[in-house]
Amino acid sequence: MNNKIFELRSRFNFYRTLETALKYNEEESDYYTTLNGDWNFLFLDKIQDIPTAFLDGKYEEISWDKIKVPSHMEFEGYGTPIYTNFDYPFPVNPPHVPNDNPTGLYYKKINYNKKLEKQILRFDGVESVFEVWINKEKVGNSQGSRLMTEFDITNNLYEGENEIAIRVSKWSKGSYLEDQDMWWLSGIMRDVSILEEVNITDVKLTPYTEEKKWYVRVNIKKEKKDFGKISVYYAGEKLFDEVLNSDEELIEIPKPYLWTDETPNLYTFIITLSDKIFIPVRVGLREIKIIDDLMCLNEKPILFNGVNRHEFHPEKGRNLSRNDIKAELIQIKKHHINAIRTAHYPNIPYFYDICDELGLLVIDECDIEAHGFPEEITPAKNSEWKEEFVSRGLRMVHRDYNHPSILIWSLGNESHFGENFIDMAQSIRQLDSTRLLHYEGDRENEVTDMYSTMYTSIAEMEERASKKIIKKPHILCEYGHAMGNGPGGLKEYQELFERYDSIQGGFIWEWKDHGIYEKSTNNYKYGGQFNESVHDGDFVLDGLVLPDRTPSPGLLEYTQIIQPITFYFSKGKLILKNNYQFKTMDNLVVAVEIISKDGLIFEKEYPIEPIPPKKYSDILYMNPKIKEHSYITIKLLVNKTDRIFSKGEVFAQKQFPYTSQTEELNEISSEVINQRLQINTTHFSTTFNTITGNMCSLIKSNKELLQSEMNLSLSRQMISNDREIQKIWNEYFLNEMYSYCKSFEYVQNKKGIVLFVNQYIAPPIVSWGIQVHIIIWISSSDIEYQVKGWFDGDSPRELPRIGFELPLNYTVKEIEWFGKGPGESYSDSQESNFMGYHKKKVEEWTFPYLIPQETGNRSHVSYSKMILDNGEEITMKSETGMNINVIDLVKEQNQNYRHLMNQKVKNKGIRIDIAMRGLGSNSCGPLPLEKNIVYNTPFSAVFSLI
Ligand code: IPT
Repeated sequence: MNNKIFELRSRFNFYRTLETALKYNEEESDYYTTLNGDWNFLFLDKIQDIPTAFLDGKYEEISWDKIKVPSHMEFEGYGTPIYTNFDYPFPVNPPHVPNDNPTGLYYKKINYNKKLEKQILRFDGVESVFEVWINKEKVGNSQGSRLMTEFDITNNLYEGENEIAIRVSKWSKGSYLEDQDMWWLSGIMRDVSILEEVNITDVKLTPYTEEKKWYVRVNIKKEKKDFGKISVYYAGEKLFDEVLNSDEELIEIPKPYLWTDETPNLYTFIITLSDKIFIPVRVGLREIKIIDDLMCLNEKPILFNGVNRHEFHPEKGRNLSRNDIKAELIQIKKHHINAIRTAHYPNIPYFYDICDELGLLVIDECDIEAHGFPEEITPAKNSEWKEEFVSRGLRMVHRDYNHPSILIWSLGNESHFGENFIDMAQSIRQLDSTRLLHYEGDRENEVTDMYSTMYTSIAEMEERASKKIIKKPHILCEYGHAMGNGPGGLKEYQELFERYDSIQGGFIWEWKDHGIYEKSTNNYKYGGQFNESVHDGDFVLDGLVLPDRTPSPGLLEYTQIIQPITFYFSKGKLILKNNYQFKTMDNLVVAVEIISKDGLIFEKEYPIEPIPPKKYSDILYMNPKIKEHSYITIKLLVNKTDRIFSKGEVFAQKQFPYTSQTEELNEISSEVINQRLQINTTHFSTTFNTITGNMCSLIKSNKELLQSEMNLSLSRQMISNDREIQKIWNEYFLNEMYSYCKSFEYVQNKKGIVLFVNQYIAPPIVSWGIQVHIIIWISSSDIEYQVKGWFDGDSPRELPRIGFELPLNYTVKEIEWFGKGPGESYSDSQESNFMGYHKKKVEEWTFPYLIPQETGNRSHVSYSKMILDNGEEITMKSETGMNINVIDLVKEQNQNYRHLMNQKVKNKGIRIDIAMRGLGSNSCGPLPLEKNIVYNTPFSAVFSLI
């Protein structure tokens, strides 16, 4: 067989002028001839029906139909689509396929004038197998539906008139590896072209960085030793030229502009071989690397807010135009999605150009899925398939390696695991070691750089992450199944990603519903509606957008959750945080609306200063005095049209219940002394220890109220019913927690200061702890705590309590509160206490159990005033309700635990608790009911102090 498949190489183009090369649009190149358009066509139900006239090259004897290329035959009226998720729609008898193999014969005459020394015939994708003849001579055949095939046709092509004939069949050996969850379709569904070339066979440009400098390694594969020169352009300007002396050159880029999804800065490198031969390659300076077990882009950990995307158009199938691709990717960017897994095959080449331009992080997935095989006989374990696995991997990597947007190569989808994947991974690594490898089926991470799972529950992921069961970073290559009305629960997933650095995000399944449009009924068809005998019904409709790209509520939900801005709000004060890692937010205006049941009651726009990456805005005050129950909606509107957004569009938004600041705010001041941040207001002064993150001083009327730091703690004095669980708690050293502050940032202006504190609170010896994020709003009116925390490592499953202790210099004399009372109340013992305004002397606060133990808790407290013996007061307010208590902080001799003030007390403390375990009966009976147990699950609270 005369098979002239050209060498594997990257996909690039020659141009005749510098101008067109810089435009980087192959369709404008004089050395590019498209063969897209109308072709003569003959459709056959069975491959054996191919007329001998075709095989003999007597094309004029055939009575041809017409078809347009690129297209799927099934969309042009030839044959029918079949939808299966993972069943093969034909008998599994590899490598054989049915004789009833729908086949299309394509034929075209072209007039051609050669311009350079070599002609290459390029197919970007044909489903699923094809052979080509030029001027009646067989040029070759190929398969691998979504991979590029190039034939060297220099000796086949004549000057002037030429005949090209192509046979395309739907089923092939390759179909066994193309069992993706999608429509089975066929035809020349991507571009076909003839390229004029000289004898350069490959161009590979690899960015890398060393000692803070950026370089591009230029590798050129060429028979003759004249490599020409290379010119580097950025933003339309030429930076410099360099003569290329060999097939490998290192080029340093001074003052580099790096590529990220947020800042998709692209350089254009032009290789000039003569004044009529230019090759452009676009380069993004970026590095993907594992640092401290995390996947990092330019040294910053990545969070994938991604989607799985099939190529699909309701009237064209997988044949997308450049406009379709661009519009879709702009829509994806607009919804804040930063990553795409090309589920489950390499995409149309133009897709990567746009990802490079717009900034999207790509997992490029190989065209391999053998989902319908049982594990024992999966091709992945069968050496007869080895070459096919390896060559599919190499074809993808060769074609795409110049694209900066590709950070990860994926070996395929749902094909079990075996030797063939190991060999494929090895060959890919040899060819390109600058990307990471992904394959979900490699459950033990034998060859992959990340642990990838599908649809894993939050509980299971949390278990692994908190106990650090795996070292490699975890991603969800599929989650959030968007079939019909859904997915739900995305917020909790996002919170999980934020809680654990080792979980680096995920990819929603999937972007678009693949319904096929039927004009006569104005409906979208799904599996089974083409009379397929084997099909999976509406599983093909599981996207975030309808087939025509109408966003579903699921997409709006996802967008809201992943928007790259965090809003912090407290009583008319707003702070924004830019969650981008590389890009300054500088094109936004804040539009605020306050609504009550009567409608809009306040509306105003506020300009904002640019917010650098990972930084906070200033404090914005929006403080109309509104008494009614109302909500504030804060919208960030785009100020100036850019590539993604139009002026006035909502970039991000958030709503909060609105409470206004009732008191006038006086000026505050602050200073840092000895790693302590001291804040002075007209009513009080407070100090925070920047090493522990805790409040370490609270001064009112010149008196220091705090004896030591206010701290988060978990223990309570043992009650009789805790005697069993207490043994476990003792092993965890619950009574001895140390606080370490991971970060301490603050934003301040004349009237307020807001602290952003990240703490790790852990006991000695054992390896577990609590991650705590606290936002503390301080103004002359009060100190508001917004707390979020979660457990890390091998933490105790059940806890006595979670809350704050304030060790005081003064004794609490009297307590007033609104909440359950007058007696003590615990979650499983509170029926005799009623909500109300209560007041008690401290002597009456606890119950004198004969054996000292936890007592005195008051639950559902939204307001409390602790009056101290020096006349000062500490007031706590919380809309959600907290537990409060007054405690003795002196440790009893021989007992490690703090005991309460049910007897004579020396030092006083206050407790403000987020959660308190119930009592149960376990001294001689059952534990508290599950609902009354405090588990090591994430917790949060909002309360204010003064
Ligand atoms: C998973 C497939 O990878 C994906 O292609 C799609 O079929 C999805 O399911 C369901 O819509 S595989 C599944 C066994 C988790």
